[in-house]
Amino acid sequence: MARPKITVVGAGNVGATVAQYAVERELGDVVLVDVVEGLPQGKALDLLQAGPVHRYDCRLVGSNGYDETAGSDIVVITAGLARKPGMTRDDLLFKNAEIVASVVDQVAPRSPQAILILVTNPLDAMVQLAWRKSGFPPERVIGMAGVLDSARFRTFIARELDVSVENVTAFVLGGHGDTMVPLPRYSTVAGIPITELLPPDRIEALVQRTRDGGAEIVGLLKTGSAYYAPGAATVEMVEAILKDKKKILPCAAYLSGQYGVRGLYVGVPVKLGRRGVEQVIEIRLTPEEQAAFQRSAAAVRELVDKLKL
Ligand code: TXD
Repeated sequence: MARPKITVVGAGNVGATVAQYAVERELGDVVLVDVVEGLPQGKALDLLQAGPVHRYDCRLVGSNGYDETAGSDIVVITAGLARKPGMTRDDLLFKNAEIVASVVDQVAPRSPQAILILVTNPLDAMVQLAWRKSGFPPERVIGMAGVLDSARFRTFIARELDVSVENVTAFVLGGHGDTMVPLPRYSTVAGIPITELLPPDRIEALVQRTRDGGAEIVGLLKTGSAYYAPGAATVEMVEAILKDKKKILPCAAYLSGQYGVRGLYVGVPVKLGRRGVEQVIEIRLTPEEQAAFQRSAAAVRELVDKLKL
């Protein structure tokens, strides 16, 4: 059996980190693509040369074109502009829509069986666009945001309670952005809901920090946005798919009536396996949570409407 082939479009901070974590876990061979001449080639060669030391045996190539991507199992799309301080995710909408559309036009015909994982912001709208442009079935076009948002929430919960991050699980629903909906009731420490462990005001503070998690890092870095945790979150999805793990992860997935939403990509728990999104998991929400989810979906719908999708 041939090794899995993973294409990563956009060899910037997130793309290069995805490539690095993917080969370090020996998930497959990697093709890095970028418009900047020499950048994907240079990073691919550099990562290839780390192989003997880190003991991974993967092929990596970089390219400014798409022929090398043919027959990919997974295509991760990170191409686009990153947020600058003070810039909202939505400011990026039109520029990144143009970039993502051109990328999908190139990759979809060359890898007609691939699963697309979108990373470019504004995430939920970019997934919807990629789904439309590719003509792929919705279960093979997925967005990465919830895994990152929940990793941030887990980090803050673990620090607050001074426990191992390994004991903490957390769920975040909704769009990636200011309207995301962290669910404390379903966030646990060794199985105990955090609502049993922390007073409401502390939970609210952690929720708010999670919601602002991306902006906090943009504010510190000044010249770019987060990439280690986004890279790790993306690779968790790649691994769940390639190893057919049937892992439940929060992802931007196409809803066809679940949670009362139809025809829209929004962040929900899904089962990820070799066929992509194998199931959308519906969990019971309180009326307040359902209302927050609806607000989040409405914010995504607004962007999608702006793009006339
Ligand atoms: O949770 C999430 N989904 C996110 C999203 C978490 C972190 C970052 N998020 C978004 O991913 C971010 O707002 C951006 O829209 C993307 C990529 O972020 P990154 O930090 O990697 O940005 P870089 O370092 O600027 O890299 C982008 C690369 C850069 O090398 C460009 O030359 C390239 O994209 N680029 C292209 N490559 C191929 N084809 C085209 N057309 C193209 N245009 C730009």
